[in-house]
Amino acid sequence: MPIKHVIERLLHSTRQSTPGQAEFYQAVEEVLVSLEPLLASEPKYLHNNVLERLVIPERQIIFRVVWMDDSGKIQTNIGYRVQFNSAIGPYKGGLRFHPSVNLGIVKFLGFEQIFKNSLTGLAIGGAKGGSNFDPKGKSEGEIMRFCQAFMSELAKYVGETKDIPAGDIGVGGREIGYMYGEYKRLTGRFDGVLTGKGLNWGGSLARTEATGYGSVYFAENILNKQGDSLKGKICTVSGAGNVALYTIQKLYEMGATPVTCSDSKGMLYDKDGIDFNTLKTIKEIKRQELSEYLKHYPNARYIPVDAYEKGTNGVWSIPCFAAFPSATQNELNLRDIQTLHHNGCRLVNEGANMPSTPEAIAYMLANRILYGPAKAANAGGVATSQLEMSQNASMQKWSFSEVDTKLHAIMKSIFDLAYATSKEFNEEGNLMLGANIAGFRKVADSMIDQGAV
Ligand code: NDP
Ligand code: 2IT
Repeated sequence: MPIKHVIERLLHSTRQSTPGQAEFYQAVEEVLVSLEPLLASEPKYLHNNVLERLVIPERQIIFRVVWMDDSGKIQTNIGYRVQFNSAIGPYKGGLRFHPSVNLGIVKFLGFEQIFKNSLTGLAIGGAKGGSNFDPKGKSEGEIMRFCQAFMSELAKYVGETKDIPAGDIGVGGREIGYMYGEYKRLTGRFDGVLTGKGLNWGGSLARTEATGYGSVYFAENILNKQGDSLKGKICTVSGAGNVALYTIQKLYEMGATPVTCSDSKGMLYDKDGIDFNTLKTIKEIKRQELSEYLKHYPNARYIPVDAYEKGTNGVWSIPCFAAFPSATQNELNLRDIQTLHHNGCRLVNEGANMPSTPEAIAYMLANRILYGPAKAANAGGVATSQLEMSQNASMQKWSFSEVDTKLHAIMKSIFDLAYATSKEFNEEGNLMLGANIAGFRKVADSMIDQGAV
């Protein structure tokens, strides 16, 4: 049967057997289509039914989370952990707390994580989890009780050599702390079961910064290959959370000027550059509204979401040389990329997971816009999580610059691998194809080595 038909049949059966998971199908389709040239040259993957096995998680855990709010009312949420693939190492991937979380979203994130983790060159399998819990507007006590209730069930399924969760949207150092405390209370173990821990109790220096820093290192690798760099360039960034913040900081260090950031309510545009320390204080420390920034920089503009042109993301209407989507999935669509292109944008580098729609990606590839795909570009976070695991396992503590130097080298090796693989399959520079094939190959070969499991 022609390979195209094999892929179509698998996509069809995936839709039939797991209905209502649009984001998951989107992630699967992108990977499977990218694999066509590899599958054509290496029949072993089809002979061993690797694709059919790969799209089914090894295990999906769905559980009830019950907690009490400040008024004494009992609240319920749904908790998830999808342990997708352990061919190359223990399950590893973040936890997302956001009202939009459902099984399809956790599965898309877990599926992407398999290939991302493989690309890092480290021994970590793919997983993701989270809850439809909305941290916004909750008190400190409510956040703590929710995290404890969530961990009281999750603790049964995780372990330092089995499954090691970390943060994602809505889960940062505070939430990891509350979950770690509960894990310790339940198990009596002080071990490396979570990453993104506090620096006093097993965390790694530079983990907080790693995803944003790694994303900028990746972008610089792409540009260097073209004989260019970020120095002196105007950049746009979406999001105002962990990834966006440290992307902004590192862009300044590379000599670029990041002029935007955003959250779910609106965006900031400061043509002189977003001030990192002010933004950090507003979002990371005080957890305030973005518009608060105007009190410090009255010349900046705040644009609320309902003032964006319909069907577009306001951030991408600002002219830039490079765009760093760093908020959430499908936040950059065909119209956005057309606007960016029209305004002279040369590079889109994905800090978030799957931020560009398939139509936007197709447009970038067709119009030779440089494209750093999420699996590769944002892998610095999970890679540094693995460095945290290494330090925990060997009872060491590395300096900031030791960790940052390793992160820098890992991002370069991911770029080199994705680039070399794109060249091998006659699509030089198509890093989506290169990252998907290179990430897949290591996992698939390991699955074959390990037999029918
Ligand atoms: P945070 O929770 O720290 O920040 C998320 C930011 O994105 C916030 O500004 C939030 O705004 C905004 N946002 C979230 N959802 C939406 C939405 N539906 N519409 C508009 N804005 C939204 O998360 P992170 O920075 O950690 O994560 C950002 C992205 O990066 C995600 O795609 C995540 O999967 C990915 N990622 C994260 C890694 C990490 O180490 N943390 C590693 C690799 C990838 P608001 O506060 O108003 O909701
Ligand atoms: O999407 C991701 O790579 C993360 N949220 C980080 C995962 C991790 O285990 O550090």
